[in-house]
Amino acid sequence: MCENTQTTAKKKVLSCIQPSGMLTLGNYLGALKNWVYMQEDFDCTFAVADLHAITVRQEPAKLRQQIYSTFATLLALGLDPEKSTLFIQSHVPEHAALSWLLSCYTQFGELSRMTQFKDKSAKHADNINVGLFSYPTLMAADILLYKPDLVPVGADQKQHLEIARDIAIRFNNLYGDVFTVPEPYIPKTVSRVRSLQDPSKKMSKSDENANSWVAILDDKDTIIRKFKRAVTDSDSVVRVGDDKPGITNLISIYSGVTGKSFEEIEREFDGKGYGEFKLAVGEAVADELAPIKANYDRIITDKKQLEELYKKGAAIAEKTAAKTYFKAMKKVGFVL
Ligand code: AQP
Repeated sequence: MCENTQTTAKKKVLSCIQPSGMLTLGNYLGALKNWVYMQEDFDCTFAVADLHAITVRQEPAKLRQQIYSTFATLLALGLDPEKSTLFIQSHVPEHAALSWLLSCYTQFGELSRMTQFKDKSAKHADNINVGLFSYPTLMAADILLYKPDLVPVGADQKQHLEIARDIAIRFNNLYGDVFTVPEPYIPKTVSRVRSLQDPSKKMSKSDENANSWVAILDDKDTIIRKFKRAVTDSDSVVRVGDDKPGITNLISIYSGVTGKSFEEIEREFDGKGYGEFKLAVGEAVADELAPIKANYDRIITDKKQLEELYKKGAAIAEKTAAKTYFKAMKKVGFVL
């Protein structure tokens, strides 16, 4: 798929991220940290899923900046365009085109069952648009165009991969072997980083309360301040428990950053209060993110280089995407 140093024996992996806000510690621990490792073992394609971001209303200037920023953050994390294909989804028109085709092979009932649609339509009751509803067919197109063997999935994306697989199987049953049916890849990551202000919710970049998330690009003082303000409980014991969702979340974050087990962390903070623990978590997170921010500050200033890289990535991606799209259209009966 990529014209780079990969060998063809490597399995193909596809993953995308939405530029719907500043990338968070949740995106980092739940997905991006692992992308950096994956590029060593797999033939990876990574996209900035900008088309998905407009299912929720975005300010044009802000969206443009977020797309640049997300692409630059992927580079800052250490994703290497020589090893992986990195591109911006809207630069490869086959995503939107295949999404239309697939929507005609997707049932209304299937999409109605998607929990993300239910959640997001409750959150944006004034803008329950068709794109929000048909989001999984665009995601199916994102995946199926590149014939990946594996798609990394967090707990919240499992349903969407399942529907992509169902659509692929349905299409293949009608027209022959057009799409590869991808398998889920469950990486060893923190499965869900929760909001620092409301641990019953996941940490989300579109959360309006900036204290609920830590951005990958936040500076050290901001990170420490956000952890100091994190919601805990009236107890003062650093231990994991269903009755302690705030502290459990912080332990899980600390574990994700330091590699220490929950038991080790409980021992380390035995007899110490929440204040000391929160500071330690803040410092560990800030230290982990600091080099990424330093890389980012350098990369984002060179717009010309960024443009070169995303254009090159899109050209590589489109070669594969166009082939798959052409085949699917031909099978359906279009004149090409
Ligand atoms: N809180 C989280 N914990 C663990 N993993 C997370 N991911 C997102 N939030 C967490 C993982 O990041 C990858 C990319 O996500 P995305 O940006 O494409 O969409 P999302 O899951 O909808 O992320 P957000 O931050 O919650 O975005 P908004 O607020 O726009 O909806 C995925 O692998 C996801 O699992």
